[in-house]
Amino acid sequence: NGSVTDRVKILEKIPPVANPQATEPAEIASNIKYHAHYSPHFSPYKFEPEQAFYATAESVRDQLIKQWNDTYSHYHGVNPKQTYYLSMEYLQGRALTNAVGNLDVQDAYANALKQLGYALEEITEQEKDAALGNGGLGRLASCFLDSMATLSLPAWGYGLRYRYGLFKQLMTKTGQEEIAEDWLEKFSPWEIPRHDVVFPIRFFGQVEVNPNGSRKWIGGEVIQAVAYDVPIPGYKTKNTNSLRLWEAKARAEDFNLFEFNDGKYESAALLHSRAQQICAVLYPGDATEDGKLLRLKQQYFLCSASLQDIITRFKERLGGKDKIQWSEFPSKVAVQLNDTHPTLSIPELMRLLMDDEDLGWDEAWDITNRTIAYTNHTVLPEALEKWSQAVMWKLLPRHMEIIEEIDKRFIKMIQSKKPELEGKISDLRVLDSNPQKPVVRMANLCVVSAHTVNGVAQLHSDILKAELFSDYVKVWPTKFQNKTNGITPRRWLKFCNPELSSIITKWLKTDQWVNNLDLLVNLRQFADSSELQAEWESAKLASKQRLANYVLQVTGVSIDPNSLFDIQIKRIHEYKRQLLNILGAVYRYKKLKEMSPEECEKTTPRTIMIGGKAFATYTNAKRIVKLVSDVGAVVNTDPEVNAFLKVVFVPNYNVSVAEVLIPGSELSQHISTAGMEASGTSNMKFALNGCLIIGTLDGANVEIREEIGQDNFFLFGATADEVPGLRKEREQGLFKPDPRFEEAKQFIKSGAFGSYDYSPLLDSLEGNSGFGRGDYFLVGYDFPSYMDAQARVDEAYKDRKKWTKMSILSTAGSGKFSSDRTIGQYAKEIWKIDECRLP
Ligand code: B1H
Repeated sequence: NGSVTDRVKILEKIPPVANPQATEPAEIASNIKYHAHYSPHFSPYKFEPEQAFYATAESVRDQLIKQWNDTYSHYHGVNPKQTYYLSMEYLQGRALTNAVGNLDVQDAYANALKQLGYALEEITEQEKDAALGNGGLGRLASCFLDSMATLSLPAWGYGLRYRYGLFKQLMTKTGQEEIAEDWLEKFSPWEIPRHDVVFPIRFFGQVEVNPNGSRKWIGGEVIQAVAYDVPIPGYKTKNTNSLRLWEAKARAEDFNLFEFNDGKYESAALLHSRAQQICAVLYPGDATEDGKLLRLKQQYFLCSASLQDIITRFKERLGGKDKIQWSEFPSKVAVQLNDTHPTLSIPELMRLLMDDEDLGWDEAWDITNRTIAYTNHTVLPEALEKWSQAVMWKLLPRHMEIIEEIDKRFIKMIQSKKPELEGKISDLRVLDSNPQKPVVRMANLCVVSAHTVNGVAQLHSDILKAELFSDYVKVWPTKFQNKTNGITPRRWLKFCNPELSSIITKWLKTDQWVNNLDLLVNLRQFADSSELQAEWESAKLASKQRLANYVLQVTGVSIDPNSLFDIQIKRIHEYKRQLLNILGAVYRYKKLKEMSPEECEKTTPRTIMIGGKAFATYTNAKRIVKLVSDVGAVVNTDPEVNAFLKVVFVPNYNVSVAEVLIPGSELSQHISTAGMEASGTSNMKFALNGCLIIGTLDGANVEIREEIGQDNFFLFGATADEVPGLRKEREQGLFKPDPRFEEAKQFIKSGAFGSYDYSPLLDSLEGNSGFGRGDYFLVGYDFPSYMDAQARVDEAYKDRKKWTKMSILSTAGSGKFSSDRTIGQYAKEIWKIDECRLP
């Protein structure tokens, strides 16, 4: 940590030499210095950590660009079938550690930076997270990109280049506050603008009917989509794929110079400011009509730009064949819709094929159907997208015509082929023509149009088939599949937990597990070895210490690395039941208060950490955040008990924070009401890092428990098929709450944690809450079995040998949850694509 002049002196000794292929540390140091000097973004004479980060990233980028260009030419020459993953969200997090890790130049870079006076870790810390997503769905997309590259698959991602990604969460006296997070404040070294890849995107306007009956969408306003490419390196392969993010830009001709000179500055640049709005923020609030329209514009912008790009590439790769064989399109292109957010790809592809390429309906429909597949990520009714028909007619009149035709043809098909479903048609059709509020049901449009529909964990896929989509199964029995989610073992073990990784490599005598995660089962045979256990515990302790330092730094709360680290991190949502967790903590606190000091000594000391963001307008979720931080404020400063219990709200949870928390975890909570969490993916990350799970039989928990063994999983709670009956009983007033549950609620009501009005939260747990669905999430029903499971956790933790063995078995049983396995299945069973590996 020398002074600025020291840095400059060190830097002066190293010659700036451009060498994009540098492999030796000295050459790399020179290349870094070259970037600091000749692609400068800062004043000269500065080489502070921030400047060092940007120069280092640009040096790494040199190598990425080489591989990425080679990959592109290779795909272009071979012209294999290629997948395009369309997603409104990507939660990429930081890229530097991942890039040097995947390129396998970590040591060389660490060494080069040392010559420049820095530690690699210090430099990687400088990077801002790219948080172009909300939660699991966005992070899944990012893990998938990593696996697609690692498996050398010709597969790209498409998304939007939001100026402000997910908000930054500040904790204040009143709870969560949101502020815009400017990940592009300086610039991102990882994106490459493609000023030559630009497509026009139309909004509004009208449909023109030509004398020959063909139709064309004209008029309205036209905005440009400009491509920004992010290279995605694979692990142990040279294949480097693309994440192409679209940015909206108005044309120069749309700037009204005349008006501007007339002093009408705002109206002169109207289209420019409208264009700016499109990619301004991730998921703007849609409580207002304008907000809804903007969200729909974003979705269409992604779909239209991506499909125009895909079609352009399809034509290019035909290599000048004068007659385009459109029937070959589905054997060259697979499009995967990440939930319904990019559903407009369906009518857009139809429109492009019919109106621009002159195909007839039947041919266009066959191509669209064989190209598009849809992943469902939720059964929660409020998350199933429905767009007002009126708004759609206004913004996308040609698409609405096409959607009406799809709807009409679907009804006809049912009437002729499945007359027994006649009575179900109003539920199954795409348009909901309820005169009160006519809408387009996006999930229905996807199921009707796509060749394959998949859920994201076995239980979720079963529920889709048995409930949400059960009648469609009768129409298309083979359309529905399961693809249990996965996570990339690179970011989520090798890079975030180097201590544990080297122990695994040492005991397995190979590092092949990094891209063949099934090899982890071979750890099982050593689970009883006291030598492995000792190494395992010391790795865990090191990660716990790092986590404790982090918590101290961001909250000022000091936590004891010898206590049980118990973590719940995910978006704050009532169905995820952070409230169950905190009620449990409140009960624990109250019992500790009633104990003698000797009795307290016999308990298992715990540090409960909760982190996550609440959607800005979701008030009950915000109240939960407030309750957690208020409980923490009391418990952590109570000298009678704070050696045995701490409660910490970890602020601004994001990918980088997860990379510190997960390795240091010993118990993690995945406690959603059964049937409500489609999969969950952090459960997989925790299990992989040797953290035990307390959880319900929900989402992927079911499969995790099967894989790691039921003895290594703290199970509690109602099952998915019991839930509807329990809700009914509850409505009928048949539910008798456990006294412990009543005691915990009462304690909060008594004002033990301050005078904030928690009544809307606590009332939601009663028979007749404001929503008229008292304790819909069954917190009260599951509370006693949850507390019993927590008691089993406390007991198990006292036997450290046994606990460590369970921890080893967790990691050993996590092989199935690699996103390499998931993506391998998508490639084979949905996309029908093969690897296209660079020589
Ligand atoms: C998931 C969403 C989601 N499911 C609407 N649905 C959104 C819905 O901005 N919106 O409007 C954004 C996201 N996200 C999650 O997907 C599931 O809840 C998790 O259980 C699952 O693990 C994850 C990935 O499949």
